[in-house]
Amino acid sequence: MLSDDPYTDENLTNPYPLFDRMRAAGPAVWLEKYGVLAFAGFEECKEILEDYATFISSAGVGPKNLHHEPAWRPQGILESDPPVHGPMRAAMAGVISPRGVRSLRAQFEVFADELVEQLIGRGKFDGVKDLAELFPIRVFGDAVGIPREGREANLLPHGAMNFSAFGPDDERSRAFFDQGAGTHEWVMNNCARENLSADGMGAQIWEYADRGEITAEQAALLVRAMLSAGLDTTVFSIGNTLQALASHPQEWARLHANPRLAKFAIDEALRYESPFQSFFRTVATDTVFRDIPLPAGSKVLLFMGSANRDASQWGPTADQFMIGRNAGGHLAFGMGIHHCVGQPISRLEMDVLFTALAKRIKCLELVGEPVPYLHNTLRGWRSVPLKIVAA
Ligand code: OVM
Repeated sequence: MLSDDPYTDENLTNPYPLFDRMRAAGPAVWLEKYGVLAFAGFEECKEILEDYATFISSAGVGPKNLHHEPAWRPQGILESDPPVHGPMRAAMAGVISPRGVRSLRAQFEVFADELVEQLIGRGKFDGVKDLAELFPIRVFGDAVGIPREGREANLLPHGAMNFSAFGPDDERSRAFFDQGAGTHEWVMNNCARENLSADGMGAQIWEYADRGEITAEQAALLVRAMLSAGLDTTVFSIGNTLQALASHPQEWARLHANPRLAKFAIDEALRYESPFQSFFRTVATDTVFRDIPLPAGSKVLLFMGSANRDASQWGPTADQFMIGRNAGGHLAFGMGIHHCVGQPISRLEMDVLFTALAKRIKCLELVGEPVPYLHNTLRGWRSVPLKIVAA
């Protein structure tokens, strides 16, 4: 039993000491303040995520039980179980397959090269505003096929609001809901077939509805999933990777010497500072897990951000950022049937960007204190002041 609150400013700023205590306490801890059982170990989180029949998603992946309380918006792919989940997942995986996104690489590269040259010209810039936000807003928005106008004003606050529903309903979460007012309408409007460009991933989702593989309502919800889950997460991932690399100059030097390491640096950054820290599952039927009786209908809280620092999985260097390690198998994209279906495009964006940076930039340095972005579910930076020197 712990009286600690993982959602205070202090614990969100640096969650790792509390995560260490949670993992040391046993396979699970009861968080008194929230009346919920939390899992912080790698093996526990992984097993729970893989067992989608016992630990279901259709009752929501936040603290509210959506079988008993209304959701703030219609439930989509994330908040579904088999057999409803299958056809939606197939459509999404079909559109965002590694093959499906391969043709996007060339246009991503053009914009990445342009952006990197422009930033080299400036020398100093904000890694979040000028890079981590700018790049995905342009290339991902174009790939889905939504208008350029209004993207940053709507998609970023919408994502922050959406992800707030996966944590406690507190002042912080309510502030993100206030800031997100109106953005949901903008997003849903752009999920409609007539507002999507003819050649984008959104339009490709609608083709699954034409073929009768999903309903029209599901098609709109899948485009919504692209827009609500696909942007903030990649923005935070890029920001976290920049911050980690800038504060580990030797790791940057290794990446610059061998830009093919970009993929490994990205996975290590996802492990080291996981952009998506935690969410919930709901126990479907009375069960016993690690000798703990779990009653049907109860919620369990999984801290993937802690699992990704678990020394029993990652060894004594779990808390160090080392791009040479094999970080594969981390839980930053989840695990099991709900594991991030957008991974191929998010990885493509990051690979293109960090390859371009690694090739052109000899020195990446922090020139001020990064400002953390405090959010109940997401982990990232509001600002990362950087200086770059071209090779
Ligand atoms: C949605 C949605 C789908 C998947 C994930 C997500 C992580 C949201 O239906 O909007 O947030």
